[in-house]
Amino acid sequence: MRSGFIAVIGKANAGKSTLVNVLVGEKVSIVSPKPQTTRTAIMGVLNAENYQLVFVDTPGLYRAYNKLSDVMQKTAEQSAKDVDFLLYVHDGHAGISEDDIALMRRYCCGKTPCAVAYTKIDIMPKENILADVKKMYESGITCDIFPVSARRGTGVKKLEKFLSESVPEGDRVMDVNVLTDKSEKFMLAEIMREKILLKFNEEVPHGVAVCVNSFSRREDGLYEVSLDIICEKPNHKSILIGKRGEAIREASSFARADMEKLLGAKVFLTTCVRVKEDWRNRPQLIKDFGYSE
Ligand SMILES: Nc1nc2c(ncn2[C@@H]2O[C@H](COP(=O)(O)OP(=O)(O)O)[C@@H](O)[C@H]2O)c(=O)[nH]1
Ligand SMILES: [Mg+2]
Repeated sequence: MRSGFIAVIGKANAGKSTLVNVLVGEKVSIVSPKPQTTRTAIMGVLNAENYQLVFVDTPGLYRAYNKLSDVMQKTAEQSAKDVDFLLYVHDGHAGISEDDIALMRRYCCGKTPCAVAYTKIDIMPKENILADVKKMYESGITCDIFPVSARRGTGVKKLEKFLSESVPEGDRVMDVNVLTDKSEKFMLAEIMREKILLKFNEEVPHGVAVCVNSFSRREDGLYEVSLDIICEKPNHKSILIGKRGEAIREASSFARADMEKLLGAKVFLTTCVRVKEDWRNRPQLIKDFGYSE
């Protein structure tokens, strides 16, 4: 039996959460085309007969520009410590810059063993993969590099096998029934935030936090979920609500469908949009919304 913690790190939008979800086989982490979708470390557990891989999905590595992104940055850095293995995710489709090489060197040439998942190969020419891998090796990246497509599942089994052989020998570190360290409440809030990230543009979704006010199951089996959608500015509130409430209604209806999948029962969802000016720079609110380190 082998078992261990694997931190999944890399730049914002590289495809870390998508890869964790496909490895774990369940959606533990929300995904969107926008950077900074993942705000905190999220655990996802893969249980097999002879091994257990505990992935820690993290916020992307980038420069902080407010207190929330500062906390996110520290969370990512902290998660990369005290793990058995580092999986550095690189978006192959975005090319490889000097900056990417420098980041990979920093994480892949340290004490913790590491591999690179070179992802999104489904949307790029094959010849670029070989050229990039060569470039990485020539730049001193000595760890194994796995070209994968998390979207199509290509190369993922091979990566999983390698990881299962790379974690230490020993019993499972997590109970076999545990899928994630996050509560259902957290997942419900994240589902709503994902739909907002998918529907709204520019600063609006980045300034949104979601809080679950109440979450209970009625006798007839239906779940009642009540959420607060917190935004930073009064004009963001108008955008989120939209004409006659159409915008928020649409996002909520997509969220409700996913919540029903998660809970396996009908959901009655109510949402309320509120403004908390500049909350991303207010440490107490950042903590209240569950994003502290
Ligand atoms: N074509 C393609 N897109 C991907 C793949 N993996 C992730 N994406 C997309 O890349 C974007 C960012 O993904 P996400 O997992 O949220 O990245 P993260 O910020 O690193 O966690 C989303 O739009 C994903 O659908 C992949 O293997 N192929
Ligand atoms: Mg993510």
